[in-house]
Amino acid sequence: MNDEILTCVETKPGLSRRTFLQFCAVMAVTLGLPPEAEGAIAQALTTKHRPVVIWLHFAECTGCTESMLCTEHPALDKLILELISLDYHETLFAGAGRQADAARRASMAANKGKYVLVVEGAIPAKDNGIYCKIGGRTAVEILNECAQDAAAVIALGSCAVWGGMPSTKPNPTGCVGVDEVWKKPVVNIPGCAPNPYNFLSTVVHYITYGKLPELDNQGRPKFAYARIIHENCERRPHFDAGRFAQEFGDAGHRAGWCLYKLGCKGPETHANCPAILFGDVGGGSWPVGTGHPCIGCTEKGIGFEKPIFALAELKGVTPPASYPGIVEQQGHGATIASVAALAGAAGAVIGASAAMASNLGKGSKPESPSEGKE
Ligand code: FSX
Ligand code: SF4
Ligand code: F3S
Repeated sequence: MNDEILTCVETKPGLSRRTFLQFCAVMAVTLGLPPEAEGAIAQALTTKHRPVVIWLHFAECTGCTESMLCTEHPALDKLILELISLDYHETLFAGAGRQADAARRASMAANKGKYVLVVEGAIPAKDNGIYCKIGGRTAVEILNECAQDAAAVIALGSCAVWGGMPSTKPNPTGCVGVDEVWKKPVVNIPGCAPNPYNFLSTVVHYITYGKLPELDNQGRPKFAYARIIHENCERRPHFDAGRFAQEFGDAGHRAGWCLYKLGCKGPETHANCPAILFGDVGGGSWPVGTGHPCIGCTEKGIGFEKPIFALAELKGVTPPASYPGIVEQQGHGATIASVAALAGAAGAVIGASAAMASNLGKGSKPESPSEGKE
């Protein structure tokens, strides 16, 4: 990083140099960019204009905002003041009613075509949207009005992306995702709650490179949603070795074994939860890390739809034939399939998993293991 950038960082009010550089590093890592990107991010954040953000709330629990409030690198007050210009946010605004509405309109007019619209919550679209009104106008009307002149529309959280929890059957208000109402490109950042770093990284990418990160065919940033949970899960070595918790609280569960048989949807859910974690409190701070099966909260058709107890579909991480038989007697020596897997083309990956498994096993043996017992 050159002297000019460091000088900018030094003179940037509100954030310590250490905190700021730490944040840039976290952003670069989350985006999957090489280390040099940290400098480009620092330069952009210290020299470019802060993007104006208009943030709407519809049918939801406000957990997405809560999740943002828990960010530590930097804390949200610094984020608001230093990285973005948050011109409208109903939960955090001091103003209310007509005063807040006037501020939103004024900001949208002054930043026509340049502001970023963030939408949190599903859109109740049934019966012309009459089930969700703010200031006498439906969510559908407000969304269309605000999206019209936005430079980018970001649907934050599974509610905004595909309807999420409010859209569960029988869905009496007809909740849908933003892109079913606003039929133009939308950046989708699912999760209930979504990981705040996936949102921040998307904004930082936009500031640094002047464009949004690469998206998949569902509008999700690839840096965050290209992989399934199961690929990066710390319990994966136990899956590969056929060691499963059979019920909550049993010896295998307490020993940190795989939660597949408790209904973990990690094998069919796209997200980077095990890689970037939640809450800035260190290792293990994600659902599976705390012992709860992934419910597939990021994935349409899985989260809030598939029962917790239902087994996940195993999507091709390694050829299905290479998995140990998970409904057979296990844990008494390697199965033919697992030996084949160890010797197979995926040897490097599986080998690494096996090495991790042997480490995980140390000091965490269950009192009375019942490996694979039905
Ligand atoms: Fe939904 Fe966000 Fe879940 Fe809650 O607002 S994604 S219910 S965490 O809050 O929209
Ligand atoms: Fe982890 Fe769940 Fe996969 Fe088991 S099934 S390895 S707990 S993601
Ligand atoms: Fe959601 Fe599963 Fe991650 S429940 S938070 S996608 S581990």
